[in-house]
Amino acid sequence: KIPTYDVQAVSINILISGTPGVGKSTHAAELASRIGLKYININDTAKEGDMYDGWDSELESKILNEDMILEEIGLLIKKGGCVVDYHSCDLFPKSWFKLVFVLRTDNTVLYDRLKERGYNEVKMKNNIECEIFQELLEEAREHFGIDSVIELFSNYVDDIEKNLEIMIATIKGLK
Ligand code: DAT
Repeated sequence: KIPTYDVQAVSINILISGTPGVGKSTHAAELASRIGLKYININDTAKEGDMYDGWDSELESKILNEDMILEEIGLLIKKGGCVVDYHSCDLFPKSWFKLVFVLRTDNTVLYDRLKERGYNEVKMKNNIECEIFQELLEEAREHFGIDSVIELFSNYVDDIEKNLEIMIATIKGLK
């Protein structure tokens, strides 16, 4: 059963972080739609506004212009009630997020998801290592403080519903 909440009531901003492929977009979009938050996908924001600073040839990906991104979403963040989806977190001012969820996935599961995306060998290796060494969890804990960061596992389809329930309960608990 889908819980219903007072949409106007959520004024904090929430960050969903984790290695590419762990399920950030899946969770963030669903969380936003269930409790009436605004979903902001940083990669989509960059694409829509062409907010790049060049090309990383090793990773075969565009380098984001962080200043442009922060300026673009800053006004929405000020209003509150946003769910932001991005793999990294230390570009964001600490004051933006009271609550950060870091999704984690076992590396064999993650490997298959990234392979399906067609990532090249270097990109695969970097992302799997990033997950093994829990780099983004540590980054989030260091940047936002251990009490603001919640680690959740996203291996199986059933995890998604469980995680959403934990996320919603935590958000309600903070208000
Ligand atoms: P991200 O936004 O972190 O890159 P995603 O939401 O696009 O990840 O998910 C990557 C793929 O994995 C996508 O096909 C959905 C699937 N997926 C995500 N979370 C899952 C889970 N807990 N169980 C099974 N599949 C999942």
